Amino acid sequence: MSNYLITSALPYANGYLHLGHCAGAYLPADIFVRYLRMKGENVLWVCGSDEHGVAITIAAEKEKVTPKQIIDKYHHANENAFAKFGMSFDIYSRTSLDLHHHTAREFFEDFLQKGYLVEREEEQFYDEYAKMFLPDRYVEGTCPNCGYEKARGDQCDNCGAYYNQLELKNPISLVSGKPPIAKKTIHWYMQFNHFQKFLEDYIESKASYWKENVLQQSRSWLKQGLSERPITRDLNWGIKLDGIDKLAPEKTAGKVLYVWFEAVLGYISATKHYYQDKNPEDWKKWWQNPDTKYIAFIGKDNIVFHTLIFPALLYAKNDGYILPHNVPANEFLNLEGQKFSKSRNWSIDLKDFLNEFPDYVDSLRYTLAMNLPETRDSDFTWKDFQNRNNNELANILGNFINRTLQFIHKNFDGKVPVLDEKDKKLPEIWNEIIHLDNNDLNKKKGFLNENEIQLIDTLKTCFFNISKNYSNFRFRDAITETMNVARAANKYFNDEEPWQTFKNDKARCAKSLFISAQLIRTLSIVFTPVIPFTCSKINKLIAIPDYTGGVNSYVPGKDIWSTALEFKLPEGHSLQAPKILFARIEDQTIEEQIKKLAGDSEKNNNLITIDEFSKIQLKTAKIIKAEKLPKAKKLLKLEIEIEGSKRQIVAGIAEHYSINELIGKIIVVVANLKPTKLMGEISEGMLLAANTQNGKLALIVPDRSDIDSGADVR
Ligand code: B3M
Ligand code: ZN
Repeated sequence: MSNYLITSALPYANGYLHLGHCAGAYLPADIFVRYLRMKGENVLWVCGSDEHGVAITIAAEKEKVTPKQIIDKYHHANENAFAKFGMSFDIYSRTSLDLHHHTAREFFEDFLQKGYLVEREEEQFYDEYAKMFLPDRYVEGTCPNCGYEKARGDQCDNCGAYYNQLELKNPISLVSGKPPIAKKTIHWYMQFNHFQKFLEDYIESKASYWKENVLQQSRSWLKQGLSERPITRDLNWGIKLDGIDKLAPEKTAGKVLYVWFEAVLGYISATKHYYQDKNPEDWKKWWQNPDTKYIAFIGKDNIVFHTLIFPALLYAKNDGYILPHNVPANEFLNLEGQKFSKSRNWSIDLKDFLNEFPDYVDSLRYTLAMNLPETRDSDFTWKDFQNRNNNELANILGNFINRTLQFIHKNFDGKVPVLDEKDKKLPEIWNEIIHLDNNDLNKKKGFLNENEIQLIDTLKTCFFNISKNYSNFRFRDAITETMNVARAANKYFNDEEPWQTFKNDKARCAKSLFISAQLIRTLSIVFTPVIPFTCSKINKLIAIPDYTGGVNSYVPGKDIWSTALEFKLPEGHSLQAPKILFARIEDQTIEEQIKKLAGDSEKNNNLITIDEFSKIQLKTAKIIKAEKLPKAKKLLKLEIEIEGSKRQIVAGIAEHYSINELIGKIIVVVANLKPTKLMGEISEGMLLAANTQNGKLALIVPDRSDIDSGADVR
């Protein structure tokens, strides 16, 4: 029995979880945890809400409530949705707990004492009206690199450049809408450079078994060289530094720990939380025990925080903390071919799915599991969800269980058939064979008929592959092999043709149904990690103890997994009549969902009201002058005239019209566009042009020659 400590990234409690989140760090972890529990390993899985940082304060402002109200709302909503989705966390904690504040401050104080933290005074934007320093996401301005006017505090969405917020041109505070000033502020910088060598060795020690993308990102950071990073922020929401020994109160006022510094420590706090009312010191049995295998499930955007930053903190603390054994980061899940996006309404929230399809939780788990973004981005589509439910879960797995139970109820009084005298040794021999390697197996095969030999070979191969793939974090493959077990069961049933043998060879019929009944148990065990709710129903149908790797029933040391292929149901054991396990999903249901998705996103993004449209002033204008811009080969500077007044616009038509063609033309422009600068030239409007299919532009011009400049266009 090994000790497995499992963590899943702590989701921000700033919004509802969507299916993309589920496929990243939660469902894979639950599948793995249930697999380990079925094997009787010693497992602890901790998670919780990440409740600090700008992600929370921004959500609070948007919803016009306090940060505390935000975290309470979403913590409970997400915890609830996770539970219904079958996430079997041992604890779902939260970083706003005192317990966590205490842990994080303990690390901070320790690093201060050890000299890993250096105090520095630097300038940062300060909003004098709101009386606060501005985190990067609270400032907007012109990109110092490309001139884009809505660049964020630390990064430009247009050209992708990173910079220090003080480099932003014409900065505006998003809090007051006014320009901020630069003001000095103190922060504590963690000297990550101390850990460069240690981390290089750590990462290379994982080279043979970590995922390629995880290694790559970690190495590329190390290659650039780790430098010091500030681990505090000026914010009034988070873990405060007041009262920390040796720090003057005037220095710590208004400071909190940087959310990433403390959030990773949240895993430790969550473990402490779990043991709080048990043996409070027992968290150490996991975190400070060299025999623990620690696996951190995350999405790809969190890699270096888990492979470099967190290990550096654990190492620096020097209390015998273990480091991640593996960090199986997933790529992203898309939705119908596009990125999930809450703002564009291109999303399916977990809670909404659960409300609309309460009976299809396992079908969702299965569909997502078959599409896990393990090695590249993957896609969830409603059509695939329908196919997986109807054609795989219902037609293969459900069908086998259904036909077996039905046959037994019709012909064997609802009981596991009694074997003929000559077959009495079957269970004993079978249970021996399935644990033998192939050579020894061949010697024993004489007792089995051809279909049984084929069955046992397939079962052994599948079972071996399932376990191997789980251990290598290849869950899609593991689950594909799991469905192959159900395929093999159906094939066996078909090949045995019990509806024939019932008429002419009762002993054989009894044997094949005896075996089929055992296979239901096999299926329930191997499917448990991915569809635990259904397996719980199956266990009831075949009247065996309900053990699905959930928190409540789990007993460390009890290995059910390795008995999966054994024959355990005795002759005469009563079975229940079949019930539908996977109801079919009709085309109409799926079409509605697809329509809804498209409709929702359109409603939000593409449709505007008449009022909104009427704000746009479209007018005809006459081109008076046109001139090339020296540095931009696509742009022309135009002088236009609208109702006698002249203005300048810069337009990207240089490659489509010659200057001569343009002079005197009547075109259509947006006349009330805020002036903006393009390549250093002021542009006071925008002309309208249509895109042709081959990439050409055609100016929109009036269809009559008696239209002059200044006419309203509606
Ligand atoms: N809350 C970021 C995220 O949700 C962050 C993860 C913390 S893991 C300690 O992507
Ligand atoms: Zn830029």
